[in-house]
Order: sequence, then structure tokens, then C-alpha cells
Amino acid sequence: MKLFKKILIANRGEIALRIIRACREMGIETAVVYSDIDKNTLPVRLADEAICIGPALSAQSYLNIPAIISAAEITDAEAIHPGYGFLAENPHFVEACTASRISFIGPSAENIRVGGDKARMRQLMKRRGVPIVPGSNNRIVDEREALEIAKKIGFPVILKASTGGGGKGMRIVHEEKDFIQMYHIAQKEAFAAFGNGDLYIEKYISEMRHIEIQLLADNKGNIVHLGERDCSIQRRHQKLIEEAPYVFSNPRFRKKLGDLAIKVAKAMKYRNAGTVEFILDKDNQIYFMEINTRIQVEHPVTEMITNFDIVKEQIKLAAGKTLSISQKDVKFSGHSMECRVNAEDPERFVPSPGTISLFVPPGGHGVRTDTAAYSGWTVPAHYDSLIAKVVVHGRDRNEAIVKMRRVLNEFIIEGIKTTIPFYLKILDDPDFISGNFNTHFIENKR
Ligand code: MV4
Repeated sequence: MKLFKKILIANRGEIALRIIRACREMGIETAVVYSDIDKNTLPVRLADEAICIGPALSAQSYLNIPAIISAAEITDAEAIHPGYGFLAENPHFVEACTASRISFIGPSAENIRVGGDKARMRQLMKRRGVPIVPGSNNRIVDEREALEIAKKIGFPVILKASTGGGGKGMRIVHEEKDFIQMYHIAQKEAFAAFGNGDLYIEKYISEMRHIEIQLLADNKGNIVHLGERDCSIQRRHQKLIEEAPYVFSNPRFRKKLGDLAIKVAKAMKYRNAGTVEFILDKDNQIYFMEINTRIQVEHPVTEMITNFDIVKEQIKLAAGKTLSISQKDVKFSGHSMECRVNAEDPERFVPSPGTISLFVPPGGHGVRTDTAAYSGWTVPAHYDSLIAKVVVHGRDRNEAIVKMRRVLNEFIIEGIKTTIPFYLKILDDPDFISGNFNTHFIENKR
């Protein structure tokens, strides 16, 4: 089957450039959309065409569905890659693409809807025999019912927003007496953030690791997994360091988790690239958490250890190609680690936008720096503060850590503050080095 002649990229920054690179190697032309403030960016310069879609404010540019569909029509693009964030998990956008006979490079609108309804996913997983954290099973009607469920599970419990993500509408409740109040706070927060105040309840797992499986699925129901990533090093629900494999992984663990992730994807007739997130508790029990229906920021660590190009695979799958990879073709080699470099004050994590006076990315063997930054570029305050992903590959975890230290030390970024000094501290932490950490590592170190 013929692939696309031209793809429109509905994103900015490093991921837009990442997609341009994949397209270029596949002989596919690229058009990129940009906002006024992004005029002087690398994706705009390096794509075959660039279309201005509006002002800096995301709501009027990167989230503007009619403007993006028009850009695809004007450039005669047959497909749109949404990257991550912005419209990547908006089912209405997928439907707008379909209505204009443009292929969306990603899952179906239905996949995104089902995956975005976390409470419904729990129900579906329970029916399919995928382990879930003990908790609520149906839509919670009112606070009284919620309290009864919480008492049955036993405290502490965690309240989560049904249509949420990113920690908004999330509350840990340690004691019965605080429950009703917390329930209302979480509900209000969820409604304000997502326009939906529905919550669900889970037993709170006090020490968890966040382990996720990368999947690729074609339109015929063939699914392979590309192994796991450990994304436990996070702060305020933002991942900071991701690595593959999980430090204590082994072929049996990987097969168990991979098979479970495939079961999740089969249950929802999932297609294209996706990620199934799991909670791993301190007794090594595995629970399904949620599915991410997009290419993720941390996909490069999987690419480093499997040697597959996930964005190229996404494009082939969206063009209707059958998966060319079978599970036995997936081989894992060495260890990879990613540090997300943000334009932020490394002490207080507040954004540090401004002009980068000097930018010299690191290099060398086993090093990949995904960035759209350059000397003289001004980091705008309007968007996410991620400016570079430093990814290394070593024969083992220790080699990856040693390399990451070397690489972050040679990375020159002047004119703005970045989180590099923060990472250098983590890389010297004995608990990080030994692999003895969970999702509360950062807060426990303060
Ligand atoms: C949990 C949990 C404990 N038990 N679920 C989910 C999204 C991710 N960003 C954090 N999540 C968590 N889910 C159960 N059943 C602990 C976390 C969690 C967390 C929760 C509240 C405040 C800070 C947190 C930091 C890391 C993980």
C-alpha cells in the first residue's frame, strides 16, 4: 500500500521536528502549522511548507481545529500528525479530520473516547480480567455512596477525575472524617479543569512505581509491545526522567506486563501507537492504571533499546499497513535514559522563558538530543517549558547513568535557567543509582 505524499504536523517544538525527520527519511513531504510567536522556529524552517494558523495563544492556534483543517486542505496534506498535547487526544479533532477525508495519524476517535473515560476503562478491564486497583466500579452517584465505597475499600483512598489526567481533581484521603470535604474539592477541581466533575475511587497505593508498556497496533488487530519504561521519577505529575528497561525487569516480567497491555488494547480494538500505564506496588503486584492514546514524550527511550522508529511505524499504521513486526522480532538491547530539560528555575521549577544566548547540544556515542532550540531563539512563555530531551543509551544502566552525567555537563545553555543542575543532583543520588525509588522520590528528597 502507498504511504502518504504529504503530512501536516499540528504541533510545535521538538516533537514537530521529530516528525519532520521521520517524514523526510520516508520520502514524505511535510507541512507544519505555527503560531505568530513560533515564526522563527526550526520546524518552520525545516518543513517543506509552513502555514501560520493564528496568534500565540494556543486556543487560537494549536487548538484551533478549523484553522488546522484548513491548513491541511490548503497544503493538500493527506494526513495530520498531532504530536503530543494540544489536539492529540481530542476525539472531535479526529472526527473533523475524517469528515475532511484527512487521515489522523493516531488511534480512532472511539479509542480516544474510551481511553479518556477512566472509570469506564476500569469497568472494561475488570470484565476482561485485567487487574485493577480495588475501588469503585460504576459511576458514583453521590457523596454518600462514595463514602460507603471508600469505607469498604479501607483508607487511605485516592479520588481521581473520571475524564482527568495530570493530577487535577486527584486527592488522597487518609481518614474517613476528611472524605466528604475532599470529595467536593476534587469534584470542583475536576469540573473546572475538564468540564466534568465525575470521580472514581481507588485504594491508595503508598509506594508505587509507574511502569508503562509501548504498543503498536494495526487496523487488523495485530498488536506488538516494545517493552516497558519506568517513569517513576516525576514531580507534580510531570515526568522528569524515564528509562527503559525497568531496572528490575526480566523476560518473564516483561512478557507478563506486555501480554496484559495487549489484552487492554484488544479489549478496546485499539489501533496505532499507544501506551498502557501500570502501577507496580512494593509487593510487585501489577495494576492497570490508564491508557495514553498518543505518541508520548518519552518514546525515544524505547526506540533506543529496540531500534524501532515509533513515529515511522505510526505513519505506516495510519496508512493502513499491516504490522511488519511480530513479537519475536522485538529484541531489547542495553539501557536507555531520558532527562527532560525544561526552561525552568531548577530550585523552584517556575518557568524561565527568554532568549537563549548560547545553545550547544551534547553529542557523542549513544547520545540523542531531541530539541528545536538554537542559539538566539527565544523560549516563549505561552507553551510547555520543555526545550530538549537528552536521551542516552548504554550497555547497562550504570553506563547510561555515567553517560547522562557526562552529557548534561557538556550541554551549554546560556541566557535562561534550565533544570540541568537538578538532574545532575539526581544522577549522584545513591537511591537513584541503586534503583531504590518510587513515584515519591523527588518529594521525599526535599
Ligand atoms: C495512584 C497513586 C496511589 N494509588 N493511584 C496517578 C497519576 C500520576 N500522575 C499520579 N498517580 C497516582 N496514582 C493509586 N491507586 C499515587 C499516584 C501518585 C500521586 C498521587 C497524588 C499526589 C502525588 C503523587 C505522586 C506520584 C504518584
